[in-house]
Amino acid sequence: MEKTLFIIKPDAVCENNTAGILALVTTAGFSIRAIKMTRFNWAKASKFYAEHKGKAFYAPLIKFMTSNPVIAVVLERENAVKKLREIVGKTNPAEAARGTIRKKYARDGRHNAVHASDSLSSAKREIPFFFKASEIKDWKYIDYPVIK
Ligand code: 3AN
Repeated sequence: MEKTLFIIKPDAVCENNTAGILALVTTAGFSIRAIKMTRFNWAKASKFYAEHKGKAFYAPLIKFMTSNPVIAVVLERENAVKKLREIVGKTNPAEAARGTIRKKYARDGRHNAVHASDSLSSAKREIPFFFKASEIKDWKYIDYPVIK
């Protein structure tokens, strides 16, 4: 089993597409191991996207990602990184395959609905931006005693 980081970006959160996106992901066999609505500040977004520093789209990307809340999700399944990238689709929705999340929900190459880690090493770097190890659980349903 592999874990990867998924982010529902501000455009999709504000357009109320969260449930539709999560339905596509869970239907594709992913389990949600952790989830939270939060907001990037400028410093955290700059660090998260540091590999793109110097590119023309970097500053507008940081502005967009800090503009409104995001929903960060740790997803798990076999071959999670590769499989999630497949169902997310290409960066530009005009080039994304039919049936992909970005084809359905992205507006354009910047406002493209979701982020998915591009490698296992990226996933390991990115997950701690949002979650402590203790927040990532593999819950199995049992009748836990009531907490009073
Ligand atoms: P992906 O998210 O498909 O892996 P990256 O890592 O190349 O794409 O780019 C990170 C983010 O930067 C994208 N999700 C998108 O929001 C933005 N971005 C990438 N390329 C462009 C572009 N040509 N114009 C505007 N924004 C872009």
